[in-house]
Amino acid sequence: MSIDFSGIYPALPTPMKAGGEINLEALKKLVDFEIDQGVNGLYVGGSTAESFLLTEDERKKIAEIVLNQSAGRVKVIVHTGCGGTDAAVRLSKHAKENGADAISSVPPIYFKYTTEEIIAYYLDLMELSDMPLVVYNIPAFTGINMTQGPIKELFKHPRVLALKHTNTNMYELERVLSHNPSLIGLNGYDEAFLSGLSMGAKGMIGSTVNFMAPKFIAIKKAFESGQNLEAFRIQGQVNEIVETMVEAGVFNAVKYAMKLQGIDCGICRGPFKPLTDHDKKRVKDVLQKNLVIA
Ligand code: MN9
Repeated sequence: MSIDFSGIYPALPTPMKAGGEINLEALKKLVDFEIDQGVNGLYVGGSTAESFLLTEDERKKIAEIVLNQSAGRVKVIVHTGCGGTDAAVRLSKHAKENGADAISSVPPIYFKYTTEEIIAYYLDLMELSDMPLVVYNIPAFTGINMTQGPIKELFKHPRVLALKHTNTNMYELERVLSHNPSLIGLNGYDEAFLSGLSMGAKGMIGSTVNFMAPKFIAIKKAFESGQNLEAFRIQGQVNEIVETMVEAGVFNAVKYAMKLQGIDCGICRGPFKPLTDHDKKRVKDVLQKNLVIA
């Protein structure tokens, strides 16, 4: 039976010690914390994990720890995207060997590849690792929009099971899902989760899920039971939090929010700037106001 990839996934941060070394004990604790919050799966090694600031060995180690610690309790999607094919294939094969449920990737970045080259990259990842794929579309970071133009043909490939739609263009999400009925849409911007649901998404992958999964679970539940005003009310709370965090620097703000939840994730690698004391206070206040922390 094929796996149902719908649901709520935190995009896990990478806990780090003061010197920058990965904090493996905190990572294990994070996995348990997320599963206890009721998430449906874990997204490993994505943007929130600072994947493009990690070495290949670090990315492999993180995937191993998460897969081992979660031990089949929830689905695990490992982001294996890299600047080029070879490293991404190595990470994808490694994800397969260690029991991941799917791989995921942004398109190859930095060089301006042709549509043909980008599609070949994805085909290599899927075929050489023998894994299903979640396409990670995040045009604001990559400069490539996977839901526009001929590149959309990729969604017809039988191994492409989901789209992580980190874009606020909901029309494109709805069209791609409508043209590919078996494709699962997973919303990427937490602040637009309800809009994504209303245009066909069946779940989400997000950074702020890490410390407030119950809010996203509640939005989905309210939406699915036709309580749209309730869903909108909770989305409003989420957005007040997201707004503050984005202003402070979202990845460091997520790490700080996890610290307030009892898991010390440290700070992000440079050039990300740590939160100022003023920003920490703002983040803490908005989390308290919206009942995420006591
Ligand atoms: O993985 C995240 N995307 C990025 C998803 O950070 C690029 C989101 O969860 C955002 O952090 C969040 C704030 O904009 O929606």
